Amino acid sequence: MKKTIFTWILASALVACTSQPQETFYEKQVTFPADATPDQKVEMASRLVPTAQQLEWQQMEFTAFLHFGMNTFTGNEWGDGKDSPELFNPSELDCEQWVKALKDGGFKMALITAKHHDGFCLWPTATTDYSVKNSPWKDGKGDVVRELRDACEKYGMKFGVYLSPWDRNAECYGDSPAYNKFFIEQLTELLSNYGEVHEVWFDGANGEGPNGKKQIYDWEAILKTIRTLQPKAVTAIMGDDVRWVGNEGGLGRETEWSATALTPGSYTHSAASNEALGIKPKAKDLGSRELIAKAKQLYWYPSEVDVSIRPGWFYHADQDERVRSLANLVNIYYQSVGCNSVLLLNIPPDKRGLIHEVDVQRIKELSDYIGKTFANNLVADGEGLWKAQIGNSKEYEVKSGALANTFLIQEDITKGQRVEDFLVEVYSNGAWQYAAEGTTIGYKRLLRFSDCTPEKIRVTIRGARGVANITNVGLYYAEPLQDEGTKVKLSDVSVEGWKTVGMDAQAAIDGDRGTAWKAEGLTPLVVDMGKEEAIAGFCYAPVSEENLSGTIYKYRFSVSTDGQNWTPCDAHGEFSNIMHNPIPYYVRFGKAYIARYFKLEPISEINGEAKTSIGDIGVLLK
Ligand code: FUL
Repeated sequence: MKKTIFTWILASALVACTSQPQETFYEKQVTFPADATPDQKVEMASRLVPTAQQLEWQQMEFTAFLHFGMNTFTGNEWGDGKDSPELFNPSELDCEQWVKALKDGGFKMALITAKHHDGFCLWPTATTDYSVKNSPWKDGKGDVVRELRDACEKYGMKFGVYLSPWDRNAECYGDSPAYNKFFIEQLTELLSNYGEVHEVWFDGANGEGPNGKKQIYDWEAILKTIRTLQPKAVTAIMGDDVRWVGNEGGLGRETEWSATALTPGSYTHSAASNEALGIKPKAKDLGSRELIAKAKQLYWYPSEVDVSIRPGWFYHADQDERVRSLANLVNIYYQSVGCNSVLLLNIPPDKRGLIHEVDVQRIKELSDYIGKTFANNLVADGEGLWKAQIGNSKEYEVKSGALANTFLIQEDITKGQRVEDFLVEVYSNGAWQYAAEGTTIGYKRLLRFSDCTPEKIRVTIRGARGVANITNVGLYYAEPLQDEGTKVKLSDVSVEGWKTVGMDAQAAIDGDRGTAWKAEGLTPLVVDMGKEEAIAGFCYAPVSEENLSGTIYKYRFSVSTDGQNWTPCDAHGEFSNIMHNPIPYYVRFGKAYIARYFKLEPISEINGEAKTSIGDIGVLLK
């Protein structure tokens, strides 16, 4: 704190005494003096900059997540830590195939789930028996982390690890000092034995619920371990270098500040400070002037958009038809990389231990499309520093007769993120016309507009925190893409004639996820299908609105032929990651049950509330 005040006084002094003022920058964090005015705070915010590793991370733009582990073999999204290591047995695991596909797909880093919430370790750790060393794969002599590391080395790909803090297998989980020691040992193995690690990802997810085990993490010691063993790595999500964008749907913010008031969750004062400001990682506004006026500190804490190429994070064969389309992925690219974020796209290897052919082809299509779109900048003199004051405009000549529909602009973030409002106009037929406008820019901002053939474009900086440092302006043409938009089927059996028993909950069984049924309490839903069916599974679609209140987390599902005698079905009993990824969950029993009635009983709600909501429910025949 003292040091910051001193730097601030020094900075002001430098500005006052020299004719060519030297700017002082605050790396990663700035604490405001108690008497700083809102304007002084904004001015200081404009000089908050990334660390060298944060900058290097941001410049990668495009990184790949690899969810692989026990869930790949059980079909779950979250394992409970009780599945036998015997189940882990990829038949053709080939990490070189993964890395080659990622390289062809334009990715700069591969980040693997070395341990997911089930606690199963993909490397032969000394800390637990729950790892590859007790699996049949390579007779227990294999090491997925090593194979991936070697492949990354061979093909020049950066390497990162995801290590889930939540561990449903470790007996010591919840005995805080013992688990912290265990976790740090795991981290130490990963960060000592596998060469350079560029990103360490600590998931914030923890589904233990109100009566579950409570682990108090020693984040200070955990982050210190990383700084000591891998000083060049960024730490993500529960780490303090990279911030979760706030959803798993690939949606970045229109206004995305890297200089934010959000205190990283791993800092002791984070809860108090974020509560005082009324913000959380999902909040819409993390860096406005209004927020800065109330904040005591700001952090360079840039956004990462993590999203899966498939509905789930892990590979499930029944999702082979539901791999995101090229148009959908391109939209995600614009909403992540094009909105001042890094994209972390998950491409989960399958049971063979290979990236599935459909996914390989899709990421290649994406990379080709992006490569082609941005290969030809239609403005000749877009690169170079433009120091723009508020109200300044700059015109750029456009290649004659060229069709354009995409605008790119970048700020030099090593001097801070400053632009708050800008306008783009195109000149054709003797007049200037509106093309697009935006708020923040940051490392990169992409805007799309209708096809046009301008002679010139004009950029106007309408709002900024001091002088903006624009380093790059581009104009491009992106081929239009048609998104077939796969219609999601929620039930194999027609819902016509279905009735709910004992209550009117028609909205839950009308085949339309858009209409929801909501009830107070953890209320079971009983459905009479009117005739017997051989049910092999069911589908639960949560409400398709922002407010997920009532969404079921743990449940029981049972069937009946007479509506009186019920048989519980063999189901996982948990819509594992539904809170962060509220997609329809397809549950398969592995066998068929003859039933005319079915019952879904909520056991817990995602936030522990006594409420139930269902967007829609359907049954599966295979
Ligand atoms: C979530 C986890 O619970 C998911 O399983 C997945 O790993 C995703 C990236 O983060 O919070």
